[in-house]
Amino acid sequence: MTPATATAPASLDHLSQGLLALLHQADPDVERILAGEADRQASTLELIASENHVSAAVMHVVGSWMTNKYAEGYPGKRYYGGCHFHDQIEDLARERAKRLFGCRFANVQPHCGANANIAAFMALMNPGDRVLSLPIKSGGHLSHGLKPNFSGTFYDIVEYGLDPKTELLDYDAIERIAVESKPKLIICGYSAYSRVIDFARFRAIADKVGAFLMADIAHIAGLVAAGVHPSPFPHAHVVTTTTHKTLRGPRGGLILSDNEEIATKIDRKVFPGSQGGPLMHVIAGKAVAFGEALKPEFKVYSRQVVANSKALAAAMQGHGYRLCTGGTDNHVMLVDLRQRDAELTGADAEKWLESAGIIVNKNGIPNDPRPPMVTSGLRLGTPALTTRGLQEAQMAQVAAWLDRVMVSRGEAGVVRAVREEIRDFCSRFPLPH
Ligand code: DSN
Repeated sequence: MTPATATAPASLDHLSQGLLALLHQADPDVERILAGEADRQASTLELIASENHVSAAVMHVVGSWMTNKYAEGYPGKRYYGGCHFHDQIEDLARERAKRLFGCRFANVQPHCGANANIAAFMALMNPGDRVLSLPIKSGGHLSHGLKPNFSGTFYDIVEYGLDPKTELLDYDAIERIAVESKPKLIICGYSAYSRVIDFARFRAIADKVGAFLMADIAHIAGLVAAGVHPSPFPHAHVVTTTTHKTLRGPRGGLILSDNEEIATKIDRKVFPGSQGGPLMHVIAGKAVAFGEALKPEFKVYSRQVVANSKALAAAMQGHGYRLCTGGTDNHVMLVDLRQRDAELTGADAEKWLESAGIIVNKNGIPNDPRPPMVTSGLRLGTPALTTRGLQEAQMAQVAAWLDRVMVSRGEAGVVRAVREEIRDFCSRFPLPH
């Protein structure tokens, strides 16, 4: 564990250094915590598939003047004065989002992915209407119908699963369930699915039963924007996403569509339907991130994310781990730990690996016999490693560290040695800020 007293890494950009100098005077308690977090990020390997390291420009824009303003409403139709520049930044973010995903309408105000899904549900359905989705235990998301979530509380959820043998989406089975259950909305797009999604097939199923199709591309948005994963357009009626995973923007949500009637409803359901004042500083960060994602370098980055993912998957298999679905087509893989060591749990592995400087999350595998806080699996992803410049050649080393720590069952000497090796390794791949 990185102690809270750690000093900030030497490689910080000058604005970050200035921030810590400011805090040194203004609030040393916060300075100590932030310096510790900067050091943690700089000196550990981030393999959580839903996390990334934003550019210095994105990070500092989010900490800018745009945080000081109420701007309820939309550009040109605000409930507050003084929104001239806020209109400009929101219009810029919307235009860039539309160019990035090749669609006609974008709402950049959702505070997060779950909020984007709330607004989309409200725009497409009435409470009590039926939704067909993949449950979280099979790789779906809590906002797709988990009972304690708004989705499972206010809507009638019917589930589809994965093929028990291949762990792949079984489109024929999904079609059968859709025909039987006649949902108002079908959701595709997942938190732990490592294969390509056939959006056209989903739309054909939706059309057959008269349902809307919503694609939640929170995980794969960057890959879609870069053309590395097929686009949900023109198939989905609504596309929701976060902006901070493979898309490498600030934490936030985004809703896209091609249909004017649906887009108008979505705008109303975001504000005033489910949110108040938009986070204009985050919208400014989204504009910067979308601008970065429109550049050719982002395609190179996204291709490398997938190449690294395939290389890491192969290296893990080489160490004797089973990967769900047998591998990956995208940025994420689900590792079933039991083939390597029947006693190994995701919870233990997560804890030992963090001590060694490798950040992962435990994750249930399909039909996992262990409970969600224990699990038999790890979800690994390569977006953050790729941002810091790692390539296929380094994935074998990353897999070797993962295996060494897990096989040792977190033995203190091994953990200490790996921690030092990783700290040294990370100093050769500095973060962008
Ligand atoms: N918590 C996110 C993830 O890790 O996939 C989804 O919201």
